[in-house]
This record gives sequence, C-alpha cells and structure tokens, in this order.
Amino acid sequence: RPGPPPGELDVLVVGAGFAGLYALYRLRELGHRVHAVEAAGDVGGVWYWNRYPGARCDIESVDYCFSFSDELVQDWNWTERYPSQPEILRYIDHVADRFDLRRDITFRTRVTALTFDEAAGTWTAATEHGDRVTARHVIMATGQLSVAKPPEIEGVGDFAGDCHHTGNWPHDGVDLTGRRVGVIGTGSSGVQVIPQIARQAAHLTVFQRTPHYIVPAVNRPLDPEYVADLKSRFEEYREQARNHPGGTHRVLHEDLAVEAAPEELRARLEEYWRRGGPDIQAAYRDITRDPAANDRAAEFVRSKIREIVRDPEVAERLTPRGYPFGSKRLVLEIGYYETFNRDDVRLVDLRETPIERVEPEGVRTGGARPELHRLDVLVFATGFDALTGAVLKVDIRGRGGRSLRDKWSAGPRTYLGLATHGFPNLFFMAGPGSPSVISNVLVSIEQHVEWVTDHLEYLRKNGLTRSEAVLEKEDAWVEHVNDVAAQTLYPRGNSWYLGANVPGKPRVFMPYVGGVGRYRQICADVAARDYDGFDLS
Ligand code: NA7
Repeated sequence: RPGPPPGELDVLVVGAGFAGLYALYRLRELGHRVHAVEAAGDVGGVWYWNRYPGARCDIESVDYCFSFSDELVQDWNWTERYPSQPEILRYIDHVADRFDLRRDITFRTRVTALTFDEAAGTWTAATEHGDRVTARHVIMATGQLSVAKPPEIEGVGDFAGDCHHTGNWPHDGVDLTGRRVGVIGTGSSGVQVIPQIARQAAHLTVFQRTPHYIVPAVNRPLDPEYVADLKSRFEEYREQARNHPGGTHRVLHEDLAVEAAPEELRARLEEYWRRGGPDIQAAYRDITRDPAANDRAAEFVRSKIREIVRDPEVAERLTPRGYPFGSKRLVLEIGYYETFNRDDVRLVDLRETPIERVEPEGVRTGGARPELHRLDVLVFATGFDALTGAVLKVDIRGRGGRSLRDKWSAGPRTYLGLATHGFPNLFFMAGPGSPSVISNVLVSIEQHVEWVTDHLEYLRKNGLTRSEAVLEKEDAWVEHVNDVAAQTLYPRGNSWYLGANVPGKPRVFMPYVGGVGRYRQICADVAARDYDGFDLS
C-alpha cells in the first residue's frame, strides 16, 4: 500500500467497482473532498475477483457500460454480445485511467467499522490497517454480489486438493489439465465454469442441488454496423433504457401466454430461444405473474433440455421443477447442456444422493448408493451473501450507537434503497429496496450515483450538513417493495433475491421489482419536493 487514505473528507466512498468509481468521478468534478477505499488490489469490484474460466456478464455489452461520457462511449470497442470478464476489467481499467481515478483510491484496504459522531455530524471509518478517516458523508458502493459464500458442508477444510470459490478465483489461474475436478453449484457461475472445466480436466463431476432454468446466451462477435448505429444515437438509446421497467430494451408483449394457441406459443418461445438471452421472460405479459402462464414457459425449457441432452435420465435430473421459471435469476448458457453429453462429465443429483461430507480425497455422498467421488480440485460455485452481505460485514454504528446489523436483523429496511433511518449521511449504491439487481445494473448505478451526488450538492448549496431518512417513509417504502413483489412469482423461488441461499438469513424479498423507470420517477419526485422523506438540517 503506498500510503493511508486522507484523514478528513467530505465524502468517503467504500468500494471501487462501477458504482464507487462513478461516485468518485462525479463528486470530484463537483469539487468535494472525496476518496475511495477498496479492499482489492485494483479497481473492478466483482470483475476483479470473478476470474474463473468462462466468467461473463449476462447483460449485453452495449448496455453494460457507462453513459455519462459520450467520449467514453465513442472510444470504447465492445467485441462480443455478452462481455467476458477480462474485457469488462479492461473497460473498468480504461475508465480509471481516462479519468485519473486511481490517485484518489486507497487499495488493499478494507473498511471494518463506521461510527457516526452525533455531535460532529460526521462518520469515522476504521480500516483493517488501523487507519482512521473522518467524513461528512459515506457512500457504500460495496457491491450486491461481492461476499462469496462457501457451502456449509462438513469437512471442507479437510480436502487435500485445491479448493477455489468462483467468486475469489486465483489471479494466475488454476491448471486443471489431467485433473479430476468437482464443481458444487449450478447457478450462473457454475453454468459458465462447467463447460470450460470439462474441456480442460481429465474428469468433471458436477454436484447439483437445484436444477436452474437455463436458456442459451447465443453469444457472438458484435456486428460493427450495429455498434456504429447505436453509438451514433447512444444517449437516446440509453434514455429508453432509463425509463424501461428493466433498464433494458426488452420488448414487453401485452398478450397472454394462457390465451395463446399451443403452436403459436411454441413458435414465439422458439424464436426467443434461437435469439438467446433473458428476454424470453417477457415473451408474454403473464409469464412473471401467473403460475399457469409461467408453467407453459417452464415446460418449453424442459422440452429443450430433453432435446439437447442425450441420456434421458441425465436430462431428467437437469430439469427444473417445483418453482417458477425466472423466480431465481434466469441463467444464460454457452454449451452447458451439451457438456453433459461428454463421457468424462458426470452429474450427481444431490436430491437423490446428498453430500455427507468432504474428505481429504474427495466428496462423499450418501443416499441409496453411498460413494466417494475422488477429486484433485474442488470448485465452489455456491454464490454470494447477496445485497446485504458486504454492507453488514462493516460494523456500522449510527445514531445512539445503534448497530445496522441489529436494525436489519429481520431483513434490510431502506428508504428508496438509498438510505436507512438512524444512519444519517450514509448512502447505499445498488442497495436492498432498489431495483438494481433485477435491472441492467449499470443503468441503476448511474441513477443512484447521480441522485446521491445531486443530493449532496443540494445540501451543500443550502448550507445543510445532515440528511436522514424519515422512519415512516422508510416503513412505507418497505411495504411498497413487498406489495409489488407479492404481485409477481419472484418470491416463490428459493433465491438469493430472498436471502434463501444463506442459512439463517432472514427471508425477505430484497429487490424493488416495480420497474427502473417508475423507481427513477419516484426518486426524481422526492428530489423535486426538496427531498421529501429526508430529515435535513
Ligand atoms: P447462485 O445463483 O446463488 O448459485 C449458487 C449455486 O450453488 C446454486 O446452484 C445453489 O443451489 C448451489 N449451492 C449453494 N450452496 C450449496 C450447498 N451447500 N450445497 C450444494 N449446492 C449449493 O450464485 P452464482 O454465483 O451462480 O450467481 C449469482 C449471480 O451472479 C447470478 O444470479 C448473476 O446475477 C451473477 P440452490 O439453487 O441454492 O439449491
């Protein structure tokens, strides 16, 4: 570490991923004393850590980017429909260089505690290295899927071979040539890494707890003419996404799957399957809302698995049932199902043969046919303590010494996903109660950063130093977030949206599914009404 962060600031930004970098850039432009502190060795957030083979974004390149600088848009060249992790990291690196952001970031430094000083109206941050930083405001840009969660399986520490979590992959890679590899987890990360490992390893065993709904990505090189056209009207293109429910350009059909003739339904879903991507969820208006409509789409995916996977028993094990299509985040695949047609790949269904424990030589499963799966390398693609994990890793103490961990013990409570009562001058980027994680997160991040930085400007211009979410407004927002979710099928999947993947985590549906455009309007109205719902002084 070249040196500690400055001791006194207007704004401390925690995290130097997309949100932290943009907050830093914008506040610096506005003349605030701002500095970012980042645990990793460089910029990038999740894209710094998730270096496993096959890591790729499930949002298209032309959407997964900043729009605040047209020069940046014009200069950058995307190469594929869905950007790979190395390309995204190159992009973030380019952003950091272009705007000279690194000079205001302290790397390799984790913020461990944040304490609000009521008399001074400031926050004091403590870091793992014993630094102390005082700041009027703090922006938590700590990521939604940034705390990797290893599985709670007995004996994991006893494994004699190499063990890696996809969300914390070694920077110099892992040589899998000639080795017997096991992967636990078949969500987005597992589905991306499994075909890649199958190509390198001598043998691959996939341990699957729940088959996910998986659709083709249909990744491909980008057509230069298509990109040139978008770049020529990028602001207009992005403005559509800003006002779209998903922060994307997804076509939202108005007709109903329950009313479609079988052959018409099949033809439309086939067309989406052929094009690839997650838009198939919006092929009919009722897919995310009506169980009967949802099951027609689910049945279509099930039929596709039977078409691709040659062994009918393996196909059946890969087939998702018992929860709605899209209620866990839809997974995009490149060659995933075909991987199970290989002789050197084996699928172990943990519902039939659960893992009993990890032993030095491998993974022992039980059930009717107890077995030791001998392995040299074990890969955990077991996900993250999503949305609240990184915020609550920091010991945050607000007014009256109250701990945020206590306040959120029954689930996160925020006003607009941006702030929480009792913790003045503390703001969340992509927080629980915001639509970020269910949207194109870059569109959401830009909105969060712009809203919060505008808010800080408003405070400064009006000689105000303190902003705190009003409790009644927060309660009403939490209720609204729940009401909107209850109108959909999202809460019916055991997903990380609900905290269901972390034992003991309260089951609360955390994202706001009322739509990015609607959310943006609500936030803009709050600002226009002099930040109604925030106590300012
Ligand atoms: P996910 O989507 O949370 O997937 C994690 C996978 O790991 C999932 O299949 C889990 O099964 C499985 N898992 C978790 N714990 C265990 C244990 N203890 N035993 C067996 N299997 C387990 O994480 P990803 O990293 O794939 O993706 C996260 C997001 O990142 C993704 O949605 C994109 O937005 C990007 P389960 O389904 O819980 O039964």
